[in-house]
Amino acid sequence: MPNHTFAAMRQSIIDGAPDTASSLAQQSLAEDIAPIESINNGYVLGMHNVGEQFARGQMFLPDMMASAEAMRAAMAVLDPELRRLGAERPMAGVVVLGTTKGDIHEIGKILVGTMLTAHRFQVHDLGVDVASEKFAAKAREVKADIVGVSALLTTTMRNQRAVVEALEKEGLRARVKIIVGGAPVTHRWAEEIRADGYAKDAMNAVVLAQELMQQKLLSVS
Ligand code: B1M
Repeated sequence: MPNHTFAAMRQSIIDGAPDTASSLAQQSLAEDIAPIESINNGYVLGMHNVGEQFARGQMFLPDMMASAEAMRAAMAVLDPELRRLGAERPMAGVVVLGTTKGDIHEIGKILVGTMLTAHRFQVHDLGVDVASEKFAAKAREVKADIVGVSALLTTTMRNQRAVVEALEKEGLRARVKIIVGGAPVTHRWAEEIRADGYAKDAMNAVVLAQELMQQKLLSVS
């Protein structure tokens, strides 16, 4: 796809223009462009720009919400195609996913879920503002291999620790791996809270989940 189309995708997010974001996504599918290319080279770059402008005080909350709406419009078009690519093959593992309590950022988490699904994981997405006990209860219910916890705020990162503790308390920690991510999260933080790994973006979350599944299989064989 020509670079100017990726640039238009990026701009549609900055402008908070859902219709443009959606029609560019449809156009990209018609042209056989891999959805992940459009996400990484177009839309996500727009979101980064929005975040930078917000941090500099050049954009305000309503603008950021409009950008999030545009991102959702693009994802609504691309997500089914990503899922279709994943659904055609056998399952790689069961993942429970959510954004921590107190945090309503969902776009990165949705992207992680979509990419995991596209790579044959069965994903149970609990949504946003999820209490730690709910992660643990769902992990037990669906016999999860992995619990993935997203946090976008420095104030809600600490709730990732609460999820680790909830799984420990429920006696699930030995058989459930925990991965954490989100803009303020680091490897060091993951180690500090005794998670099994940190991924900086959706593709790395897939690689990490695949590695952890290998470890799980080796530990039972
Ligand atoms: Co908010 N917000 N926001 N926001 N927002 C940030 C996070 C912020 C960095 C903006 C800024 O100041 N530059 C800042 C946080 C500062 C901090 O804590 N250090 C911030 C703030 C302050 C706030 C409010 C407090 C604003 C206010 O009310 N005054 C408020 C908090 C609300 C709450 O949660 N309680 C708020 C609200 C919102 C909106 C509702 C308007 C909207 C979210 C809408 C929605 O999700 N439906 C929003 C948005 C859009 C953003 C920014 C601009 C973009 C986030 C995003 O979607 N990025 C963001 C700035 C930024 O991050 N640059 C910002 C695109 C997405 C693809 O990336 O989410 O990072 P990201 O996900 C990546 C990776 O992080 C990783 O993979 C993803 C894909 O590659 N990843 C994982 C994420 N989860 C993972 C899990 C994994 C592995 C990897 O494993 C489980």
